[in-house]
Amino acid sequence: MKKAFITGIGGQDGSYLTEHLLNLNYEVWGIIRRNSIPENQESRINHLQHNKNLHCVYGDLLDTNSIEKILMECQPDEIYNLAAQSHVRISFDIPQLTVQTNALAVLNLLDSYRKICPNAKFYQASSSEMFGESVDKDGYQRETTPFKPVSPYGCSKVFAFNICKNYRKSYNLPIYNGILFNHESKRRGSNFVTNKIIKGAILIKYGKQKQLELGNLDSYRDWGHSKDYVKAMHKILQQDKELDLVISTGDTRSVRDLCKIVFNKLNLDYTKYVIQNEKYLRPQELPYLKGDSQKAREILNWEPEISFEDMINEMMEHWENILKS
Ligand code: NAP
Ligand code: F7E
Repeated sequence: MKKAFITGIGGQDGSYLTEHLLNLNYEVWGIIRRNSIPENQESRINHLQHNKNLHCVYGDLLDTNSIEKILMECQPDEIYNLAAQSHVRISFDIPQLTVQTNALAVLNLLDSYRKICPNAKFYQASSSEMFGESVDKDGYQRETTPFKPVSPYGCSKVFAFNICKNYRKSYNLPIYNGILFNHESKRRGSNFVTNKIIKGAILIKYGKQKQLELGNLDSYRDWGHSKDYVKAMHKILQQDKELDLVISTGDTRSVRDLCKIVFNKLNLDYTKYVIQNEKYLRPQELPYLKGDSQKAREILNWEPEISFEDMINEMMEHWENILKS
């Protein structure tokens, strides 16, 4: 039985990855941060707690002792570093914590891993936000596109990406980067734009909210489904040779398109309800993302299975059910 250690196990991706690995008969270990409301701390994986192959312990990426203790106890075959301060706009409000968590803590984790279980394969959750304002001439971002990050979050992820490559080469460690474009689901935090628009539109439809306040409607994103993307993470770690791969759908839509699609499904005209609030604008915006995942599709034999349409329907159904119950 293979053992996996996941940081960020209680997040959107951590929860789907845990389900996927348990289904593949892995023993899964993860760290959970203490929350003053205990129900909140494991809410996305509560339904898995009965599984005898799941072990959640208190820990924090910023607390090296807790990390080393669990690595020694678990002795994993695979490490997935998914923990992060993952909200880009909020990274402008708390840049220091963002860098400590997403960059420095990754360096510390790599050092602990190198000391304790260097034979384990290590996956780093890298991000399309690293590309920033960089786009190839054909309108795509790919593995060779230079990084020009435009947020503290993007900068922190570039450091983590580079230090992973540095440790891979310097110490001959099996370290892999997945450069994932935006991916969503009903488990996505409701302050990310997809879930915010869907939740807001449904509250408006049912008369519980009058308007929806958003920031920039004219940025473009390549949105896939988290369930598909965690499968890619696992496939990446099954490769013999360490590598860094872009995972994306190759389709891009604007935030405005998304508003139109969601409100139309509810027979509403988004222009009557969506207003701009400066509070949701970013000091610097990443205007356009469209990923070329050709390399991953060839090497991993991976491709997204859940369509954009099905993903939006699933998320809408989720909020409708919450509202009805
Ligand atoms: P998420 O839902 O925000 O989950 C992040 C997880 O990290 C949460 O469980 C959080 O714990 C945990 N965490 C934060 N700080 C921590 C710390 N100091 N110690 C331990 N755990 C900590 O993010 P996600 O969407 O699942 O994304 C997973 C990873 O992929 C992140 O690294 C993100 O930056 C990266 N990524 C995401 C996307 C995307 O579109 N989703 C795209 C590219 C890359 P709490 O629940 O206690 O806050
Ligand atoms: O914003 C615009 C906003 O916060 C998408 C993270 O998972 O993907 C995610 O980062 C777009 C941006 O995601 C609002 O300005 C407009 O252009 O949903 P988001 P993100 O910033 O792309 C990358 C790949 C990651 O790695 C990150 O971890 O939507 N937008 N109005 C808004 N965004 C938010 N959140 N809220 C608004 O009101």
